[in-house]
Amino acid sequence: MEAAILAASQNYPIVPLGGGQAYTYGTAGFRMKAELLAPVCFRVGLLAFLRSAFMNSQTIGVMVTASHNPAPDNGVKIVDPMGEMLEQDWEKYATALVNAATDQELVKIFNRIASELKINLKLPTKVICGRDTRPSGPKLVAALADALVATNTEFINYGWLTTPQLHYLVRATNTEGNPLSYGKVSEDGYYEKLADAFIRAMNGRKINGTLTVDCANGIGAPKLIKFLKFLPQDKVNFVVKVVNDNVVKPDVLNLNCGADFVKTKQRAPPSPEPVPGGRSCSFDGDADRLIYYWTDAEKRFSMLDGDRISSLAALFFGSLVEGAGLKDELRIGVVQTAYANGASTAYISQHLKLPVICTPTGVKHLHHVAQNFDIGIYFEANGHGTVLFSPDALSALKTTAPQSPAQKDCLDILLALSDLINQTVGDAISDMLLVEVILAHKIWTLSDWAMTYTDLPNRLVRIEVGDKDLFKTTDAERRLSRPQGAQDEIDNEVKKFKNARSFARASGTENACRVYAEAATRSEANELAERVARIIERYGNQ
Ligand code: G16
Repeated sequence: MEAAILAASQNYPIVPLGGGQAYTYGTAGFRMKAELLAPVCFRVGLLAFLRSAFMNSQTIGVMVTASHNPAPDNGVKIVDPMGEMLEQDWEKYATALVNAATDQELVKIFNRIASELKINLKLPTKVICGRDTRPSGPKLVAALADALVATNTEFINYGWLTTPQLHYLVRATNTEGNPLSYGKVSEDGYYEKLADAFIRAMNGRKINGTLTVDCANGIGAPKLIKFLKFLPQDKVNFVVKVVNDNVVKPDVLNLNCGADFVKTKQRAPPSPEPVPGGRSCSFDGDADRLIYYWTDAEKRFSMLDGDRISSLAALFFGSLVEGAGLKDELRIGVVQTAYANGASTAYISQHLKLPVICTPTGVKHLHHVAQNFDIGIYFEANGHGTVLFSPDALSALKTTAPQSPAQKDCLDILLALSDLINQTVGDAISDMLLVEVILAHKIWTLSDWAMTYTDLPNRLVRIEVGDKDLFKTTDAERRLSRPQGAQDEIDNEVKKFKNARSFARASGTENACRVYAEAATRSEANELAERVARIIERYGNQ
């Protein structure tokens, strides 16, 4: 195997980043300009082999995507056997392999990891892979495949997939034929599972009006169109208009459209022009984020982001669990990040009386905390999230004998939702269906939904600095521990505004820092964000 790795590796010399910088496994794997990524993908292939052997021959997933990033970027991340993000303890092995300066050093590190973790390199291993619509994808998958050939790993390339579909397939593969089976091991199996659960969860309710879905000119478009074909129109009246679905012209991916655009610019994509009063939502480039919005007759824009989805889900699950007679048995909790609007946190904790926990950015952090609840709801404000059901919750839903038709309905709907919601990772298609189910049950428009609480005005700014790695955070990213003095200056500015909060952190997916600010009025939130941005610029360019 060693010789095969050495020979194959010669085709993928790693490109030094310069300036003493190292490749890092960031918020969602390795992400950068696509031209640097083939050697990274080759080495990620070696790690996927090691992970599969370490996990006793279970199948490992590799997703090639840069999600919300611009078209010239790409990225690669590893998916663990139950469809979760790579265990964080293993990120250091990914980083060590990718940063090996020579082929010989690479093999040395590969052997060191294998011996440190006592990995049996002779075990059968299997990796499955998917990619988004970026033109750089096939070359990167070829690099991954070369590493898998060198390590005798069985490999299935599923081609175009949304990120959550790959997560689904990994879990379905590893649970096939056992009592925990997650679904059929095929893309169609994913659609069948969602379509069936959607109809059960609707329980005869009607959807009001057309939903326009902006797919960011990414993979979500062809996959959503495919999903809709699995919905029997006689059982559900779901009218969807798919827009921004151009996957032929690479440059338009995430350009002036998509969930990240809508969330950061706080406006609807300019094209197609939104129909006043119409219900719209946006996916991101790999269809794992979702944001809802509408514009009124005066073209005023209102947005329902990840915090809104999470509070809507918390409200609905709270009432279903109560209706199912399981209020004292099942613990519901919500997980957010520092970006969550303060009004959403107050609504969930004070009005819904549910516990809220704050973690650092990245679904890998939120997911694990949500697993501590029976029903763990986690969403980042950017629209990335899902709802997790514990094994105890599933068994209570299956074994509770209903005492009334209403209680039976609640139990049936909860079980249907546990199938509808992707249990592995945030999934824009599945989350969109969840929102549609809730709105249909409550007979709510988007403006009814928005009335549950009033968001504090907020602003998110992206700042390019000389060295973003100078910025280190603490307290779930709410404070900067480095560079020294920066946090004091931020605190000083925050003090000058009413009901204000602000923080800064280095992005783990882009070469930039992000600043978030909220305050009592829009102009104050804008002003505070600008002031903090200037502090970050000054410290980051020293
Ligand atoms: C990824 C992560 C998200 C995270 C986002 C932004 O999303 O999966 O959890 O919120 O990056 O992270 P950062 O602020 O560190 O750049 P996606 O949709 O790009 O995969």
